[in-house]
Amino acid sequence: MNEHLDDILYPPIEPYDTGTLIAGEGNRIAYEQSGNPEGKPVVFLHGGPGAGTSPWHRRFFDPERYRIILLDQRGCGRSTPHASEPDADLRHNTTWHLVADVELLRKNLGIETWQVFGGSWGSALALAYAQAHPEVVSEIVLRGIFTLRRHELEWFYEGGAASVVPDLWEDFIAPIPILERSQLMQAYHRRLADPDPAVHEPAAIAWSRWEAANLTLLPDPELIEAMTEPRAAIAFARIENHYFLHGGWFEPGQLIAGVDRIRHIPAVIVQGRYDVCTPAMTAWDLHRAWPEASFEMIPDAAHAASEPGIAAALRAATDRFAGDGPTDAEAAAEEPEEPAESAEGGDSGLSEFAEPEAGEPEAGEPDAGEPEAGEPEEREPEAGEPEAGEHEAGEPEEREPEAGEPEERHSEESEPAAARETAEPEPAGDPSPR
Ligand code: STX
Repeated sequence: MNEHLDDILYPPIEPYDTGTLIAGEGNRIAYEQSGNPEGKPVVFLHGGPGAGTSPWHRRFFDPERYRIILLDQRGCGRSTPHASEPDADLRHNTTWHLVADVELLRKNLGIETWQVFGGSWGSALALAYAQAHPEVVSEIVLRGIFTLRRHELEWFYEGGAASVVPDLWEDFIAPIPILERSQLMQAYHRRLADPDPAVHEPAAIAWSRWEAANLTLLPDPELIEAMTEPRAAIAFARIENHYFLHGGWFEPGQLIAGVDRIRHIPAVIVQGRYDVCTPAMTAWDLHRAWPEASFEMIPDAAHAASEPGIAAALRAATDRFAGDGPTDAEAAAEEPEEPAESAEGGDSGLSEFAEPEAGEPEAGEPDAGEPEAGEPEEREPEAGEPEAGEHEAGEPEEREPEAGEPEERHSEESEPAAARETAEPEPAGDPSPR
């Protein structure tokens, strides 16, 4: 797959360590380390949410200079319980649980500071994590910027993108009866949550195909095939749909408003101009709010990290942060234009759905007493629930995050350095159905 990447990225490598992080609520988070154990640590945050990591994700980093850490976020990849299981329970799978998991992994690996690298959903998680824990983030590399604002979600899941790709859109809405099409995320939710594979599987495949078909400027049949494999597609669609119905448990505009917490951290933003999945508007809003970060608009790319222009820009960014090329100050001096004044707080004003900017984010408030073991204590997911009406797509009633919130606190001592496969399985979290 992706032979063209051989000329752009580092050669394939194997991990020198794989492990399982025992996170809260029965979640076992698969992770791996590759590259140089003495190198500069970097954590790769994958997309979706729910897409999991792949071996080629290691190849964005010089294996001689980086200690490369990949993890599969809750419910996907090799992490368990897997969201494709018929009775999957996603209540303990929220942004703030993932932020806590990432932080727990850092501590268990004995890493003081690390680079955070994330594309698409991974860019949202990277921003959320860095804003919650700015002191442990050395650099940030972001691609295909996605912040889960309502207009971003409505663009891709409620009809905006149909103007650009009407043929693909027809396939996306085909499984949903006409009367339910005014709220597609909700309509999909009902099907994806159904324990009957005859109901959830075709919905998951249609959902995942829609996304896969929109990731690249030119069609990538292998990518579509991989993303519509049933087990992967079910986890991906369920997890994405769950996160999007909840607006990622962010206050409106939270991730862009929160840039002040991280603007001192060296960062690179890479965006494909023809990204239909996460249109360039969001990357531009982030760039306006964070002019200190390098910004690169790739003229001949859409969304995927595997696209040549995007892959090359990402590799250049990690090389630079590993010591190649100009320092940040030099690079900044080279950059000719400051973004024009406007759109304060990061809204391009391009969208009729433009939301009011959030004030100080409450959910995910980084200073709010960091839960030691990385548990989302001060970050009860429900605290970040959009106010009624903010998220018109509404919430799946039967999946209240507060029912069964991280009670089974897991403290660090019960997670010895990356409790490996040998550790006793955790008791399952709240077993009640979704
Ligand atoms: N989802 C955007 C996202 O994070 C709305 C994403 N989409 N596809 C991907 O990620 C992969 C390329 C990682 C599958």
